Amino acid sequence: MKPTIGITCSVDEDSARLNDAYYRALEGAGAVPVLIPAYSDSENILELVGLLDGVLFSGGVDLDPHSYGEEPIKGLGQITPNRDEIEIKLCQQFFKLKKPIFGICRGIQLINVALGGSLYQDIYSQRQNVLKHSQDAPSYHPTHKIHLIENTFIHSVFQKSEILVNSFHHQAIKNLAPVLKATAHSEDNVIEAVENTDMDSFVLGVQWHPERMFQKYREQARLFEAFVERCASRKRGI
Ligand SMILES: [Mn+2]
Repeated sequence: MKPTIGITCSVDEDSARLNDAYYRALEGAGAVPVLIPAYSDSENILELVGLLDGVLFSGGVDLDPHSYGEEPIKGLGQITPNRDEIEIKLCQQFFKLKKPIFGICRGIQLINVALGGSLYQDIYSQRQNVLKHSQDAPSYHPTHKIHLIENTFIHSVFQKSEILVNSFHHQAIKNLAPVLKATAHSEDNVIEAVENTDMDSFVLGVQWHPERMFQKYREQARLFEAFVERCASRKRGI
């Protein structure tokens, strides 16, 4: 039995959207992906959680800074409060039940906020000497280095201390949620990966887009494989 993994979607005025690279990556890693829209009634999340073996929070626009107790600054981009509400609830429920959680780009930020952390609304106006994190290069192309901390999950996946990643973000983690630790940083010390500090749950967030890279750079597929394996184990009750 393959694990069933929900993937959250981007929303606009009249549609829900997901780049197909997300579900292709999970399918390729042995899961059955299903898409999760921004329901009108956030209570529907409680019904959904029991049906899923894992959740992937996809990329997208900025989070409403009110979700971490801040007023909007000028550098804040587009926000989708309905999506935020659904995803925060979903993340908190998954964490409570110790079901596997994976976040990509906006997803790492969402996880951090849902579990009690905060964000830089705009790294270019709130931090000094930042590298270019909004690349003008093909989406699969890695443009900046990150350093992976030893004895972490992400290090065990890549088996090295430095990799190159793509980058499509102007926000980043500011204060870490108490249950998370940073496990990778870029040269300008932006947090590029997080995982949980306790041993009995699985939370992984990456600030880059492995779903855009895995077909050309096979090592990136290992992130999806490792996540799907954890979801499969959870499903089997291990
Ligand atoms: Mn980056």
